[in-house]
Amino acid sequence: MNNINGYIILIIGFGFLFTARGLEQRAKYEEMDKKKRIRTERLAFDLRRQAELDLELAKCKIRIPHDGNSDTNTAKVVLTAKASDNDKGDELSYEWSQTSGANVNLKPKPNEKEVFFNAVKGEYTFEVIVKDNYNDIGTETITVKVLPELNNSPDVEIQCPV
Ligand SMILES: [Ca+2]
Ligand SMILES: [Ca+2]
Repeated sequence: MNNINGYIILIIGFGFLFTARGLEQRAKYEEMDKKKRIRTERLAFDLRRQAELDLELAKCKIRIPHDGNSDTNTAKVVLTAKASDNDKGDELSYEWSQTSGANVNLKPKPNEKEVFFNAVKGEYTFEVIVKDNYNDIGTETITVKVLPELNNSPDVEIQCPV
């Protein structure tokens, strides 16, 4: 009888041991999964952040010049397309178009190699399509970020009467 009780206690003991081991193992795996998930999320966040930084760095930044007049708030932005074609004798034509930002007029005409516009603070994106004699094209885009005019406040001090 004592032997049987002993066996039963032993079996229950082993049962507890295995269950505890199993639970411990499961908790360990769950912890590993959690860490892996956090690492993956952090990596995805870093990649997104880096992509945003790259986009920001790729923007062409122009500051509205200080001209001593708070009523004027535009900058002249000149866009020049640099294109070449390896086929000797091919002539290139240009076509600029705006793809985002407050609408601006490209002067003198959107089909010039170089165009300009007057811009207030904001972001503007343009595309240029360059075509050769065979109607084959090359395209490029640019985002221009126009930054506000800077102004320093006056410095002042009052002198003590002598
Ligand atoms: Ca001004
Ligand atoms: Ca060509």
